[in-house]
Amino acid sequence: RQVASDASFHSVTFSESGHPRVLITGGLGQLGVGLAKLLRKRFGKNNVILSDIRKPADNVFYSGPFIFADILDYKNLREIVVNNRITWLFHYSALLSAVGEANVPLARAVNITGLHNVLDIAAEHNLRLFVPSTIGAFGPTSPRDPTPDICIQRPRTIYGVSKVHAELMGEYYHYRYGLDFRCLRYPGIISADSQPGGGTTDYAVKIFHDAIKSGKFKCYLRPDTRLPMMYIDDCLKATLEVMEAPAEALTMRTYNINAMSFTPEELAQEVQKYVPELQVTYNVDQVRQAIADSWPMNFDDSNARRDWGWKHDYDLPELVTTMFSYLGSDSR
Ligand code: AKB
Repeated sequence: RQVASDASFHSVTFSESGHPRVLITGGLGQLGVGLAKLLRKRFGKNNVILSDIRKPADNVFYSGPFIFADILDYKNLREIVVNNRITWLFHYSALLSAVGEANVPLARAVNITGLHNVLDIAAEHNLRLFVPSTIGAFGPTSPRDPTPDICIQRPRTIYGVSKVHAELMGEYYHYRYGLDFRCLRYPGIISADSQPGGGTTDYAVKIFHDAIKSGKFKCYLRPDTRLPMMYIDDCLKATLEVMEAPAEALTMRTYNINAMSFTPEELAQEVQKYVPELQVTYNVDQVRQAIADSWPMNFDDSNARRDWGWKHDYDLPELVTTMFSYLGSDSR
Protein backbone atom coordinates (compact mmCIF):
# COMPACT_ATOMS: atom_id res chain seq x y z
CA ARG A 1 0.00 0.00 0.00
CA GLN A 2 2.84 2.30 0.87
CA VAL A 3 4.48 1.81 -2.54
CA ALA A 4 1.15 2.15 -4.34
CA SER A 5 0.46 5.56 -2.85
CA ASP A 6 4.05 6.63 -3.62
CA ALA A 7 3.56 5.65 -7.26
CA SER A 8 0.43 7.75 -7.62
CA PHE A 9 2.05 10.64 -5.78
CA HIS A 10 5.01 10.62 -8.14
CA SER A 11 2.74 10.69 -11.18
CA VAL A 12 1.85 14.28 -10.36
CA THR A 13 5.34 15.56 -9.55
CA PHE A 14 7.25 17.65 -12.07
CA SER A 15 10.67 17.25 -13.57
CA GLU A 16 13.04 20.05 -12.76
CA SER A 17 15.94 18.21 -14.35
CA GLY A 18 15.29 19.26 -17.92
CA HIS A 19 14.28 15.72 -18.84
CA PRO A 20 11.11 15.18 -20.83
CA ARG A 21 7.95 14.22 -18.95
CA VAL A 22 6.73 11.16 -20.80
CA LEU A 23 3.32 9.50 -21.18
CA ILE A 24 2.99 6.10 -22.88
CA THR A 25 -0.53 5.15 -23.98
CA GLY A 26 -1.47 1.50 -24.52
CA GLY A 27 1.43 0.76 -22.21
CA LEU A 28 0.48 -2.82 -21.34
CA GLY A 29 0.86 -4.15 -24.88
CA GLN A 30 3.96 -5.87 -26.27
CA LEU A 31 6.22 -2.80 -26.17
CA GLY A 32 5.15 -0.34 -23.47
CA VAL A 33 6.70 -1.90 -20.37
CA GLY A 34 10.07 -2.36 -22.13
CA LEU A 35 9.95 1.18 -23.46
CA ALA A 36 9.15 2.56 -19.99
CA LYS A 37 12.13 0.66 -18.57
CA LEU A 38 14.49 2.11 -21.19
CA LEU A 39 13.14 5.66 -20.84
CA ARG A 40 13.21 5.52 -17.04
CA LYS A 41 16.91 4.63 -17.16
CA ARG A 42 17.52 7.66 -19.33
CA PHE A 43 15.12 10.26 -17.87
CA GLY A 44 14.44 9.06 -14.32
CA LYS A 45 11.77 6.71 -13.01
CA ASN A 46 9.17 9.32 -12.14
CA ASN A 47 9.40 11.17 -15.45
CA VAL A 48 7.88 8.26 -17.36
CA ILE A 49 4.20 7.41 -16.84
CA LEU A 50 2.84 4.19 -18.22
CA SER A 51 -0.90 4.13 -18.93
CA ASP A 52 -3.57 1.74 -20.15
CA ILE A 53 -7.22 0.86 -19.59
CA ARG A 54 -6.30 -2.44 -17.93
CA LYS A 55 -4.99 -3.21 -14.47
CA PRO A 56 -1.23 -3.85 -14.54
CA ALA A 57 0.52 -6.79 -12.92
CA ASP A 58 1.97 -5.91 -9.51
CA ASN A 59 5.57 -5.82 -10.74
CA VAL A 60 4.62 -3.29 -13.44
CA PHE A 61 2.63 -1.18 -10.99
CA TYR A 62 5.48 -1.01 -8.50
CA SER A 63 8.23 -0.34 -11.05
CA GLY A 64 7.16 3.28 -11.69
CA PRO A 65 4.16 5.57 -12.20
CA PHE A 66 1.11 3.94 -13.78
CA ILE A 67 -2.26 5.57 -14.42
CA PHE A 68 -5.55 4.75 -16.11
CA ALA A 69 -5.85 6.57 -19.45
CA ASP A 70 -8.54 5.96 -22.04
CA ILE A 71 -7.52 7.53 -25.35
CA LEU A 72 -11.17 7.58 -26.42
CA ASP A 73 -11.95 9.89 -23.50
CA TYR A 74 -10.61 13.25 -24.68
CA LYS A 75 -11.09 15.02 -21.35
CA ASN A 76 -9.41 12.24 -19.37
CA LEU A 77 -6.38 12.30 -21.68
CA ARG A 78 -6.13 16.09 -21.67
CA GLU A 79 -6.32 16.20 -17.89
CA ILE A 80 -3.50 13.66 -17.60
CA VAL A 81 -1.29 15.65 -20.00
CA VAL A 82 -1.96 18.92 -18.16
CA ASN A 83 -1.76 17.62 -14.57
CA ASN A 84 1.45 15.72 -15.21
CA ARG A 85 3.14 18.40 -17.33
CA ILE A 86 3.68 15.86 -20.12
CA THR A 87 6.10 16.94 -22.88
CA TRP A 88 6.61 13.69 -24.84
CA LEU A 89 3.85 11.24 -25.75
CA PHE A 90 4.36 7.71 -27.11
CA HIS A 91 1.03 6.58 -28.52
CA TYR A 92 0.99 2.77 -28.42
CA SER A 93 -2.76 2.09 -28.15
CA ALA A 94 -3.91 0.18 -31.22
CA LEU A 95 -5.65 -2.99 -32.37
CA LEU A 96 -3.22 -5.03 -34.52
CA SER A 97 -3.84 -6.60 -37.92
CA ALA A 98 -5.60 -9.88 -37.09
CA VAL A 99 -7.75 -8.65 -34.17
CA GLY A 100 -8.59 -5.54 -36.20
CA GLU A 101 -10.16 -7.70 -38.92
CA ALA A 102 -12.16 -9.52 -36.23
CA ASN A 103 -13.58 -6.26 -34.83
CA VAL A 104 -13.50 -3.47 -37.42
CA PRO A 105 -15.70 -0.96 -35.50
CA LEU A 106 -13.48 -1.20 -32.43
CA ALA A 107 -10.29 -0.97 -34.53
CA ARG A 108 -11.69 2.10 -36.28
CA ALA A 109 -12.55 3.74 -32.94
CA VAL A 110 -9.24 2.99 -31.20
CA ASN A 111 -6.89 3.39 -34.17
CA ILE A 112 -8.56 6.38 -35.85
CA THR A 113 -10.74 8.27 -33.35
CA GLY A 114 -8.18 7.66 -30.58
CA LEU A 115 -5.42 9.01 -32.81
CA HIS A 116 -7.46 12.16 -33.50
CA ASN A 117 -7.72 12.81 -29.75
CA VAL A 118 -3.99 12.28 -29.32
CA LEU A 119 -3.09 14.54 -32.25
CA ASP A 120 -5.28 17.40 -31.00
CA ILE A 121 -3.98 17.17 -27.45
CA ALA A 122 -0.38 16.91 -28.66
CA ALA A 123 -0.74 19.93 -30.95
CA GLU A 124 -2.50 22.00 -28.30
CA HIS A 125 0.17 21.28 -25.66
CA ASN A 126 3.26 21.37 -27.89
CA LEU A 127 4.13 17.75 -27.24
CA ARG A 128 6.70 15.74 -29.12
CA LEU A 129 4.58 12.85 -30.38
CA PHE A 130 5.69 9.37 -31.39
CA VAL A 131 3.21 7.12 -33.22
CA PRO A 132 4.35 3.68 -34.39
CA SER A 133 3.39 2.63 -37.89
CA THR A 134 4.07 -0.76 -39.43
CA ILE A 135 4.93 -2.90 -42.45
CA GLY A 136 1.12 -3.34 -42.43
CA ALA A 137 0.76 0.19 -43.82
CA PHE A 138 1.65 -1.30 -47.24
CA GLY A 139 -0.53 -3.48 -49.39
CA PRO A 140 -0.61 -5.78 -52.41
CA THR A 141 0.12 -2.98 -54.89
CA SER A 142 3.20 -1.73 -52.97
CA PRO A 143 6.62 -2.97 -54.11
CA ARG A 144 7.37 -5.87 -51.73
CA ASP A 145 11.04 -6.68 -52.25
CA PRO A 146 12.24 -4.25 -51.08
CA THR A 147 9.61 -1.76 -49.92
CA PRO A 148 10.92 1.84 -49.85
CA ASP A 149 9.64 4.66 -47.60
CA ILE A 150 7.81 6.42 -50.39
CA CYS A 151 5.66 4.23 -52.63
CA ILE A 152 2.04 3.24 -53.20
CA GLN A 153 0.24 2.43 -49.92
CA ARG A 154 -3.09 0.71 -50.44
CA PRO A 155 -3.37 -1.68 -47.45
CA ARG A 156 -6.39 -3.98 -47.26
CA THR A 157 -6.72 -4.26 -43.47
CA ILE A 158 -8.39 -1.76 -41.13
CA TYR A 159 -5.11 -1.78 -39.19
CA GLY A 160 -3.12 -0.81 -42.28
CA VAL A 161 -5.65 1.81 -43.36
CA SER A 162 -5.61 3.36 -39.87
CA LYS A 163 -1.80 3.43 -39.85
CA VAL A 164 -1.56 5.15 -43.25
CA HIS A 165 -4.11 7.60 -41.87
CA ALA A 166 -1.92 8.14 -38.77
CA GLU A 167 1.17 8.74 -40.90
CA LEU A 168 -0.64 11.25 -43.11
CA MET A 169 -2.46 13.04 -40.29
CA GLY A 170 0.71 13.30 -38.19
CA GLU A 171 2.64 14.74 -41.11
CA TYR A 172 -0.23 17.08 -41.94
CA TYR A 173 -0.30 18.39 -38.34
CA HIS A 174 3.47 18.80 -38.52
CA TYR A 175 3.39 20.95 -41.66
CA ARG A 176 0.13 22.76 -40.81
CA TYR A 177 0.51 23.35 -37.04
CA GLY A 178 4.18 22.65 -36.34
CA LEU A 179 3.47 19.46 -34.35
CA ASP A 180 6.73 17.61 -33.63
CA PHE A 181 5.43 14.30 -35.00
CA ARG A 182 7.80 11.36 -35.36
CA CYS A 183 6.87 7.95 -36.72
CA LEU A 184 8.63 4.66 -37.42
CA ARG A 185 7.24 1.79 -39.45
CA TYR A 186 8.01 -1.26 -37.34
CA PRO A 187 8.49 -4.77 -38.75
CA GLY A 188 7.19 -7.74 -36.73
CA ILE A 189 8.64 -7.38 -33.22
CA ILE A 190 9.95 -10.37 -31.26
CA SER A 191 10.15 -10.20 -27.48
CA ALA A 192 10.71 -12.70 -24.66
CA ASP A 193 8.91 -11.26 -21.65
CA SER A 194 5.88 -9.66 -23.31
CA GLN A 195 3.34 -11.16 -25.68
CA PRO A 196 2.09 -9.58 -28.91
CA GLY A 197 -1.68 -9.25 -29.10
CA GLY A 198 -3.44 -10.31 -32.26
CA GLY A 199 -0.97 -9.62 -35.04
CA THR A 200 0.07 -11.55 -38.16
CA THR A 201 3.73 -11.79 -37.14
CA ASP A 202 2.94 -13.28 -33.68
CA TYR A 203 3.97 -16.77 -34.79
CA ALA A 204 7.61 -15.68 -34.54
CA VAL A 205 7.19 -15.16 -30.78
CA LYS A 206 4.99 -18.21 -30.15
CA ILE A 207 7.44 -20.65 -31.73
CA PHE A 208 9.92 -20.02 -28.89
CA HIS A 209 7.38 -20.61 -26.13
CA ASP A 210 5.96 -23.73 -27.80
CA ALA A 211 9.43 -25.13 -28.51
CA ILE A 212 10.26 -24.89 -24.81
CA LYS A 213 6.87 -25.96 -23.46
CA SER A 214 5.84 -28.85 -25.69
CA GLY A 215 8.42 -29.28 -28.47
CA LYS A 216 5.56 -28.87 -30.96
CA PHE A 217 4.66 -25.79 -32.96
CA LYS A 218 1.70 -25.34 -35.31
CA CYS A 219 2.30 -22.43 -37.69
CA TYR A 220 -0.62 -20.51 -39.22
CA LEU A 221 1.50 -19.14 -42.09
CA ARG A 222 2.96 -21.07 -45.04
CA PRO A 223 6.60 -22.12 -44.52
CA ASP A 224 7.87 -19.77 -47.26
CA THR A 225 6.14 -16.55 -46.04
CA ARG A 226 8.92 -13.97 -45.81
CA LEU A 227 8.38 -10.96 -43.52
CA PRO A 228 10.62 -8.25 -42.02
CA MET A 229 11.29 -8.78 -38.29
CA MET A 230 13.20 -7.18 -35.41
CA TYR A 231 14.21 -7.98 -31.84
CA ILE A 232 12.47 -5.75 -29.26
CA ASP A 233 15.69 -4.13 -27.99
CA ASP A 234 16.46 -2.84 -31.49
CA CYS A 235 12.89 -1.55 -31.83
CA LEU A 236 13.04 0.35 -28.54
CA LYS A 237 16.52 1.67 -29.31
CA ALA A 238 15.30 3.03 -32.68
CA THR A 239 12.27 4.61 -31.02
CA LEU A 240 14.38 6.50 -28.47
CA GLU A 241 16.92 7.48 -31.14
CA VAL A 242 14.36 8.97 -33.50
CA MET A 243 12.76 10.88 -30.61
CA GLU A 244 16.15 12.30 -29.58
CA ALA A 245 17.32 13.08 -33.14
CA PRO A 246 17.74 16.80 -33.82
CA ALA A 247 14.86 18.07 -35.97
CA GLU A 248 17.36 19.21 -38.68
CA ALA A 249 18.49 15.60 -39.16
CA LEU A 250 15.00 14.41 -40.07
CA THR A 251 14.38 14.80 -43.80
CA MET A 252 11.13 12.89 -43.28
CA ARG A 253 8.71 12.33 -40.41
CA THR A 254 7.88 8.67 -41.11
CA TYR A 255 10.71 6.15 -41.57
CA ASN A 256 10.92 2.44 -42.31
CA ILE A 257 13.21 0.57 -39.89
CA ASN A 258 14.39 -2.99 -40.30
CA ALA A 259 16.77 -5.61 -38.98
CA MET A 260 16.16 -8.94 -40.78
CA SER A 261 13.70 -10.88 -42.93
CA PHE A 262 12.92 -14.57 -42.58
CA THR A 263 10.31 -17.23 -43.29
CA PRO A 264 8.74 -19.61 -40.72
CA GLU A 265 10.87 -22.40 -42.19
CA GLU A 266 14.10 -20.43 -41.73
CA LEU A 267 13.15 -19.44 -38.18
CA ALA A 268 12.25 -23.04 -37.31
CA GLN A 269 15.65 -24.25 -38.57
CA GLU A 270 17.41 -21.74 -36.33
CA VAL A 271 15.21 -22.65 -33.33
CA GLN A 272 15.95 -26.36 -33.94
CA LYS A 273 19.63 -25.65 -33.25
CA TYR A 274 18.50 -25.20 -29.60
CA VAL A 275 15.54 -27.58 -29.55
CA PRO A 276 16.46 -30.26 -32.14
CA GLU A 277 13.33 -32.33 -31.43
CA LEU A 278 10.99 -29.42 -32.26
CA GLN A 279 8.21 -30.58 -34.58
CA VAL A 280 6.71 -27.92 -36.82
CA THR A 281 3.45 -28.40 -38.69
CA TYR A 282 1.66 -25.94 -40.93
CA ASN A 283 -2.05 -25.24 -40.70
CA VAL A 284 -2.62 -22.12 -42.78
CA ASP A 285 -5.07 -19.52 -41.52
CA GLN A 286 -6.43 -17.88 -44.67
CA VAL A 287 -7.01 -14.46 -43.07
CA ARG A 288 -3.50 -14.06 -41.69
CA GLN A 289 -1.91 -15.65 -44.77
CA ALA A 290 -3.67 -13.14 -47.05
CA ILE A 291 -2.50 -10.30 -44.83
CA ALA A 292 1.12 -11.55 -44.82
CA ASP A 293 1.04 -12.05 -48.59
CA SER A 294 0.19 -8.37 -49.04
CA TRP A 295 2.99 -7.09 -46.79
CA PRO A 296 6.65 -6.27 -47.55
CA MET A 297 9.09 -9.18 -47.75
CA ASN A 298 12.12 -6.94 -47.34
CA PHE A 299 12.05 -3.45 -45.93
CA ASP A 300 14.29 -0.63 -47.22
CA ASP A 301 15.33 1.48 -44.23
CA SER A 302 18.23 3.32 -45.91
CA ASN A 303 16.74 6.76 -45.13
CA ALA A 304 16.73 6.05 -41.37
CA ARG A 305 20.31 4.77 -41.59
CA ARG A 306 21.41 7.89 -43.47
CA ASP A 307 19.46 10.59 -41.57
CA TRP A 308 19.82 9.61 -37.92
CA GLY A 309 22.28 6.74 -37.97
CA TRP A 310 19.90 3.81 -37.49
CA LYS A 311 21.77 0.52 -37.10
CA HIS A 312 20.33 -2.74 -35.79
CA ASP A 313 22.24 -5.00 -33.39
CA TYR A 314 20.37 -8.30 -33.80
CA ASP A 315 20.31 -10.57 -36.87
CA LEU A 316 18.52 -13.94 -36.85
CA PRO A 317 21.20 -16.00 -34.99
CA GLU A 318 21.65 -13.36 -32.24
CA LEU A 319 17.88 -13.02 -31.93
CA VAL A 320 17.41 -16.76 -31.37
CA THR A 321 20.33 -17.01 -28.92
CA THR A 322 18.97 -14.06 -26.94
CA MET A 323 15.41 -15.42 -26.85
CA PHE A 324 16.61 -18.76 -25.49
CA SER A 325 18.86 -17.14 -22.94
CA TYR A 326 15.83 -15.22 -21.61
CA LEU A 327 13.33 -18.05 -21.84
CA GLY A 328 15.80 -20.71 -20.70
CA SER A 329 15.98 -23.65 -23.09
CA ASP A 330 16.66 -25.94 -20.12
CA SER A 331 13.36 -25.03 -18.41
CA ARG A 332 11.59 -27.79 -20.42
C1 AKB B 1 0.99 -7.32 -36.76
O1 AKB B 1 1.37 -8.44 -37.14
O2 AKB B 1 -0.18 -6.91 -36.91
C2 AKB B 1 2.01 -6.41 -36.14
C3 AKB B 1 2.65 -5.55 -37.18
C4 AKB B 1 3.64 -6.12 -38.12
O3 AKB B 1 2.35 -4.41 -37.26
N1 AKB B 1 2.99 -7.16 -35.44
